Formats: sequence, structure tokens, C-alpha cells
Amino acid sequence: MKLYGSLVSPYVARAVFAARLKGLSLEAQTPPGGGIKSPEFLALNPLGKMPALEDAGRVVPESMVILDFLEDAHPQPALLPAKPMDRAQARLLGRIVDLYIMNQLGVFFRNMNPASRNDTDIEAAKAALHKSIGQLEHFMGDGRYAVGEELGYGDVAIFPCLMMTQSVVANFGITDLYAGHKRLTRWWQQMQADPRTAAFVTEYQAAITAFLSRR
Ligand SMILES: N[C@@H](CCC(=O)N[C@@H](CS)C(=O)NCC(=O)O)C(=O)O
Repeated sequence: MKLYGSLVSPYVARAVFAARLKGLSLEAQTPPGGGIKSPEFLALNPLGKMPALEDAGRVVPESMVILDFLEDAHPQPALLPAKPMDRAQARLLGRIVDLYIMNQLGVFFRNMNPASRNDTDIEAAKAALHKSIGQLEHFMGDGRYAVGEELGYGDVAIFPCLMMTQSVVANFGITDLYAGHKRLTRWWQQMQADPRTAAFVTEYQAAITAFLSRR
């Protein structure tokens, strides 16, 4: 298997994180042709986005689909919980992050420069983000992890995206994305404390910090 893209992308990081928890050797690598818009890569993945996973001559893009592929192709150790509703909840958390949280990062990225910042847009984006964080929390369980008591698919689906989100919004005065959200606060602390996530947290946070320092 090959995973095309750069680790700094939270979508690529999702796949890397899942592979690590499964004990698979799968690291992000430069796409064929040197980038995601190269003719060579577009021939494999006309979506022109990272990540794309190549296996046995076939290519699958879209990080959540890649997570499902990894789960199907390498079922043990399982990241998805056993019960159908828990599995749905794990997938739902990823969907909420993608549709309602990650889609708001563009406003922050476009306003990174304080000198040209549109404060009205930023205040609106902060309010929308706060609302979405509350909606995400609503669908989290009461266990130690995103779904229940085991580290798994739900955590993988949301953690890299929320690491990126927290790092971006820290530039706009939001030091605690989960302020007022007890379950998310407990989960966030749990994810930092888990020895199985420690190496990933260190590596991914370094990639985010380097990326943001260049913007
Ligand atoms: N829904 C996609 C999103 C992938 C995505 O937007 N990746 C970004 C990097 S973080 C990208 O490749 N952007 C390039 C572009 O949109 O042209 C997934 O989950 O894989």
C-alpha cells in the first residue's frame, strides 16, 4: 500500500494515525509527479486532493473511505466498535467534523494576517465554530474516548482535524476550543495522555506548527 500526500493535511494524518494504531507500515509519501496537481497524480486521482491510497494497482481517495478500506482490508486490531449504532456514531463524528468544522477553517486561513483581517468575518466564524463544536459533542458518548471506552475509529476520524483546528484558531485568541464543553475537554485530555497516541501527537503537532509558521 502507498499513501499519497503530506502528513500536515489532517485528512492524510487520519489515514496515518489509523495505520499506526493497526500496526501497519503506511507513511505519507510524495504523490507521483511530485504533487497533487501533477498529470501523473491526476491520472490516478482526478479529484486532485490528498490523501489517495494505492493498493494492488487501484486507487481510493477520500480519507473516511480510506479509513473504511483499512478496516476492511486489515480488520485486526479493529478500530470500529462492534455494535452497529456505535459504528454509526463513530462515522457520524467524522462526518460532522468534515461538513461543519473543517469547512469553517477557510475563513481563518484567509485572515491569518492581522493587518488585513476582516474582524466581522472572524467573529461570525468563531460563533459558527463554537456552535459546531457543541453539535459534535452532542453526538459523543460519555465514555473516555469518542465512542465508548476504547480508542478507535471515532477518535481517528476527529482528532487530527481538531488538532489542526485548535492550532489555527489559537492565532485568533481561541486558546481552548472546548471551553464550556465538558465531554470534549475530557476527551481531548484523554487523547493527549494515551501512550498509543503520544508519538502521533508529537509528530503531527510539529508538522502543523511548521506549516502554520510559513503562512
Ligand atoms: N474530503 C477529502 C478532503 C481532502 C482535502 O481537501 N485535502 C486537501 C489538503 S488538506 C487538498 O488536497 N487540497 C487541495 C485542493 O483542494 O486542491 C478527504 O477527506 O480526503
